Amino acid sequence: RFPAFTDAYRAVLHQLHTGAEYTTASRGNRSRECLNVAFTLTDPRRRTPYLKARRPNIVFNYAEALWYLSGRDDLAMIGYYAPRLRSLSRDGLHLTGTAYGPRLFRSPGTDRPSQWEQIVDLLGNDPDSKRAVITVMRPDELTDPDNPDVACTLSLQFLLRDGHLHLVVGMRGNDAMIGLVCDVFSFTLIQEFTAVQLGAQLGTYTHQVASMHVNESDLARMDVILAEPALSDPFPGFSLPADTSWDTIRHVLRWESELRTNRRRFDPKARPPAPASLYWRQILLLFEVYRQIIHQPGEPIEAATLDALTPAHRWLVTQRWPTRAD
Ligand code: 5HM
Repeated sequence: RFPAFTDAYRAVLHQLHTGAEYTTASRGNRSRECLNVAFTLTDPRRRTPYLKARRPNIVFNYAEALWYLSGRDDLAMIGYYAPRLRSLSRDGLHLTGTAYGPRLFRSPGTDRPSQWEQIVDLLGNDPDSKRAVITVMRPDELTDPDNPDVACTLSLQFLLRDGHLHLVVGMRGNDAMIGLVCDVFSFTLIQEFTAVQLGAQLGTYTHQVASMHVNESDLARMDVILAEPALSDPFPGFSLPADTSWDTIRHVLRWESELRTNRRRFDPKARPPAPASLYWRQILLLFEVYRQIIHQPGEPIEAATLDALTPAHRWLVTQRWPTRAD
């Protein structure tokens, strides 16, 4: 049990560093592995590891969570934020196992409500239910032995207890360097969004992984992360506004698309139609930072944009893009 993900993350890396049980070489990747690793976060809003040597990509983290919420499986959106994901796509246009959005928030080819809609209804009618499970990996994913992209997440189970929405996520495998950081971010944000829709408080987040591993090529970096002193004054977590709805998500996604395609810029001083809440304006500001990084190559990020970021976001942007955020 840890309050913040930074602490849980260090503990997982420490376990892999001192207690790896196996060396594996599945599909050509040599890695060190611990079986059955689990942790609980008591404050799932503190979902970012503030570690210089890890340099988390906060822009990608929000983009991925929104990509899931959009129900999309296209590379056009997510490949802009993480070009490395393109290698997982067979047709160069879509992702399969990695695209959790359609599995959670759509039911393609049927007129049934999505799995997410079903669990929200279920918890509305039977709050103590033990059935509010979304299954992610599908039985047909192993049919093709050459499938390059099999879902790593097995299930998300929501439990509503004493007015608090807890989430337990089960994964068959998780890479501690990249996958773990991104997955915890997205799942805790989806948990918080779901709690808001149910009018519940945010409960705990539990992450259970059958094969927690780190690639051998990342071992040196893991040592550097483990040697890093903790921040003396850690950043707080921010609460998703209580009025966040699907309309808010759609509005933010429209902005995201216009910034990504450089059809618009986000002026931090602009009045609505940008979302009024500081929370969502911060996220659009992060997409604006990235728009400048991609579409204004070689130029520093504008001072007015950087100055409008919260201290936590500014710290993350400066760590990630030091040459652009001078
Ligand atoms: O051979 P395998 O299908 O397990 O390779 C995929 C690997 O991607 C996983 O073992 C895990 O290391 C990583 N991964 C992750 O950590 C992949 C996804 C995509 O579903 C994820 N987290 N969300």
